[in-house]
Amino acid sequence: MKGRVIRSSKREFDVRKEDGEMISATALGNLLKKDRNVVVGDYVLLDNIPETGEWQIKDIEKRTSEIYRVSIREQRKRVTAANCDLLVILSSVSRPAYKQGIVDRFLVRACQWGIRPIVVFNKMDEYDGENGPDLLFERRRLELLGVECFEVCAKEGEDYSLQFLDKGWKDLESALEGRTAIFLGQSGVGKSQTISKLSGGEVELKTKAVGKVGKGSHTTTWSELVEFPHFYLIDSPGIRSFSLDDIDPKELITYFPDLEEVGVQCKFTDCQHEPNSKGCAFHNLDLDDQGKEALFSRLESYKRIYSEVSQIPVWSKKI
Ligand SMILES: Nc1nc2c(ncn2[C@@H]2O[C@H](COP(=O)(O)OP(=O)(O)OP(=O)(O)O)[C@@H](O)[C@H]2O)c(=O)[nH]1
Ligand SMILES: [Mg+2]
Ligand SMILES: [Zn+2]
Repeated sequence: MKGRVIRSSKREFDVRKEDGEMISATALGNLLKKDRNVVVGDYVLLDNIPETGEWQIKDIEKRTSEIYRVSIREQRKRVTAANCDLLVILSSVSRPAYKQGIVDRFLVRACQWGIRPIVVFNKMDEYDGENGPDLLFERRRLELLGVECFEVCAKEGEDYSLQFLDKGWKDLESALEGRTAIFLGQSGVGKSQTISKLSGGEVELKTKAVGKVGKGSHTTTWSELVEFPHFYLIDSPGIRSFSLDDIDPKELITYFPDLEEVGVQCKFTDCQHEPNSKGCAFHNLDLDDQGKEALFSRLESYKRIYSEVSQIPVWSKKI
């Protein structure tokens, strides 16, 4: 009998069996090891123990993707979810403030994990055209990377119409159709609220109290797979996930394929891509002002992350 892991704790797992029944199961000892453990989203093989009637997970099916970080201290991959095929980067256009840099960090993860990303601008009901982010520019910047953007308001009862983009709530619902999507984003951007609204209020996730947004503590503390009739969603705790300090600086550029493509055309392999760098391809591209601004914002994100990840000795990052 097969099933999918919906919730996990150290030794106990809630599993939805193929026949629709939800059961509680334990796992064989060799599936609880540090380097191979059962996580939410896993498809598993189950055994029913005749004497006790208990269910046991006896094997994990090959995963199509993994959400992981590398634990440098323990020299291993720490997987927290499996088999996701969409990464929803949720951001707020009011409080907490929208940050390009954070979106770029999640795009690095999407590339590393091999999962298609989309970006959702939430809290559009509080959008302030003068002080808020330039959404048209941001959409162009992201679409140049092949990333679709959506504009929504997850606040309950709010019937919100599109202001800037041509994709809203209904389009987001269609994008989720048939997928297992993981929601990532800063604490307080509305991940739990969005999932709850998508369920028409049926799924109640703990959301942050109004007024405490952007304080850095997080409300959602553990990942679980939320089942919908046509898709699965994983809520995740915010904040903890942005640090990229487990990434090898030498590999970082491969997670910026847009920059890598241009960088190979620079005259010198150690080009710093500064305005005065000789033969730099970035400064000789034929782009309009917005296109240039978009590309250089990516370069800025890359440089910032590079200087962060290169503080940690490379040798300690290999697993
Ligand atoms: N005005 C407005 N408020 C929203 C919207 N979406 C969410 N909120 C509020 O923003 C706060 C944070 O929402 P949460 O869903 O808890 O945020 P989260 O991303 O799950 O946060 P963590 O679990 O800490 O990572 C709550 O008070 C929500 O009611 C929105 O579209 N508009
Ligand atoms: Mg939450
Ligand atoms: Zn260059």
